[in-house]
Amino acid sequence: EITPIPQPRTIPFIGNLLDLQDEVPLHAIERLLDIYGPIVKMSTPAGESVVVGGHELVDQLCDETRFCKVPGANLKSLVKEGQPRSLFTALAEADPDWQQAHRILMPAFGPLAIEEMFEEMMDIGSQLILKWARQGSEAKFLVTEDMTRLTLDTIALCAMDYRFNSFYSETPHPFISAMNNTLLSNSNALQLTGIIKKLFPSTREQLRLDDELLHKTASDLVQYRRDHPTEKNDLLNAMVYGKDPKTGSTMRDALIAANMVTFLIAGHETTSGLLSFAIALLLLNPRTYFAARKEVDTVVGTSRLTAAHLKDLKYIEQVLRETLRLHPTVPAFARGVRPGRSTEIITDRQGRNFEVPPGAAWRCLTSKSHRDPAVWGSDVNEFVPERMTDEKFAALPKNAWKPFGSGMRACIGRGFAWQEAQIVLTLILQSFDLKLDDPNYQLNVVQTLTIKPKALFVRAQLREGLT
Ligand code: MNH
Repeated sequence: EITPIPQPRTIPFIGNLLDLQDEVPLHAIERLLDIYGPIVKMSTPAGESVVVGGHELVDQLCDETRFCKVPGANLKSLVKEGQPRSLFTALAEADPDWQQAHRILMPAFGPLAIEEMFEEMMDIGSQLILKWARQGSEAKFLVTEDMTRLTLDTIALCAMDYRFNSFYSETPHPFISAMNNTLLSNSNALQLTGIIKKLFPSTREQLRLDDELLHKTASDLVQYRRDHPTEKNDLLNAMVYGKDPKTGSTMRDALIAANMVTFLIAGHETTSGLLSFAIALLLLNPRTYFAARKEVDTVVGTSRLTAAHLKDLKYIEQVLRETLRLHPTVPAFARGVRPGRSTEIITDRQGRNFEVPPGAAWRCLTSKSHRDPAVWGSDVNEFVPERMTDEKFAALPKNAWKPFGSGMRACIGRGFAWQEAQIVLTLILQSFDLKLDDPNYQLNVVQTLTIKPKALFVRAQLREGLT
């Protein structure tokens, strides 16, 4: 027996559009899941969509034999007309461009290659530490802004030996403004304010220009590398010279450029959010802050952080895992029936069966499934890094922790982001006594393509013995 998917009452022409209005669009969807259960259907002028928030349903949709990633409409603004699709925006695993890029880039994102990026990550990390140290303990820093400087500069340096030098500029690099505009317009696609704004030709023209700038910057960088070869083992060299182990072919320039844009976007917003949330959660939970700092003092002390330290920084790792549980910075991923298969059925805890028709793209909302009390217990909303020891982490139910997506199309940059976050969090704890600027700070989020903490200001006092 099949149960129809619960749906709030619709209004002619606009469907459930009013149910989806919120300064944080994600919150509107979470609210619907609170009311309607582990699955809810919505219709808007853009079409119907289904969102899943219960772990048991997410778990079934992660079954790679029956389902796969189906890029949702939200990826559309990242695709440029007439340009190849990147790893992230590729429609299917069967796409030869995806396969070629995947096979060439997997080793370039592998553990050995990432460890080789350690010094460059330290280079940019030290720029953040220097900035905070030099401005003194009276200065207050908007954490998300400095973390975005950091992650953007890191991915650009590690991926293509390019220095944005964001710490030496008050205003964002034009590339970053263009990127933010593109991302914002896309996340507002179902918000009335966003829809109305998009009706203005000036908005559309600006978006076109931004898009041009993103792709021109990327293709210029590819051309520059062709004209100025280096020995450096970065992602750009991997793409320019790497041969697909299966076919022996190399990537064409347009595909390299498309992937470069993707790395710059996917590679920085997400990690910036992770670091910002980690800092917010540590400061809001002083017990965890002191536990993390104590570990850093024990493992690293006042010596220079090395790659070898990272594996001993267990609590730091737990902090990062727990941060992405509570605030997965990419709060959803879309799944659908694998090509060639017919309608699939998934079943919720109450035994209700739901039909997944071929062609559907159902969104798994990790911001909800990561807080499923059936998996995490009654303290789901608390920040408890202790629940993320290696042992407990390995014993979690399958697909309970999914901040990096699922299956073949899961995040290729996970190891990159992880090492970067470990380094930066450790450097900060090692160097500063950190304080919230507002002792009564409440954690709220802002949403673009990803989520970040809102108005998180801190002050940083150099720790005694450090100058
Ligand atoms: Mn990343 C895919 C989250 C860091 C590059 N990433 C994904 C997906 C999630 C995700 C979720 C799956 C999306 C989907 O199913 O539609 N990524 C993250 C998070 C962080 C992150 C939470 C940091 C924290 N990602 C990075 C970094 C890079 C990167 C860093 C690059 C340097 N991510 C990608 C690429 C894909 C991806 C490329 C697409 C992989 C594929 O489909 O083959």
